[in-house]
Amino acid sequence: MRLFFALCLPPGLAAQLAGLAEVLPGGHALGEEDLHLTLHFLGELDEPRAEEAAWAAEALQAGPVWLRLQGLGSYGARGRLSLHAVVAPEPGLLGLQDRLGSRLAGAGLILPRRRFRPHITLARGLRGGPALDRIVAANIGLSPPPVAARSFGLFRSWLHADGARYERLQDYPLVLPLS
Ligand code: 3AM
Repeated sequence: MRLFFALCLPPGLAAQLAGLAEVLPGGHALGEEDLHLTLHFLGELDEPRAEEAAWAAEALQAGPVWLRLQGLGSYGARGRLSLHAVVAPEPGLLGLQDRLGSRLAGAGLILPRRRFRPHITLARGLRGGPALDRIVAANIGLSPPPVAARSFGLFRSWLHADGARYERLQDYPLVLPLS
């Protein structure tokens, strides 16, 4: 199973973001229900390892984290770019990602050493060019009021020719008082 942990977006934020990438030519815009903020990518795990990962997350006690957007960005090689919303590295968000990573490492899981750059991918496989540049430029000031993410999930990623589909296997509410 190809697995990852990600924050679930409040519905209002997901709805606001989902429409942004729809107008871009080529590529695959993620649907509202697929938008997420990846905390840790686990890669391919067999069922026992997946259960260990799920247990490690279960034991984490944390509260909601603030999501504050800071415009849009694009990433990748020309011809297969992705468009994402940039999310401010707020202490609560960084802390949650770090604590979850420590628990997963403590459970013996090996995580990619990629630096955590909080973002919400909106579309993948884009050709790039003026339409993409225009959307990024038009949203340079995108900065809606921060919203609280109140849960994260363990997701399974199904790879298809027309883009990945995600299945939420577990939900972990972030219920401690907001910090
Ligand atoms: O949806 P985003 O962009 O946040 O980029 C992949 C995606 O993140 C990331 O895991 C999420 C679910 O697929 N991902 C895929 N392969 C990865 C890898 N080898 C990876 N992250 C780190 N290392």
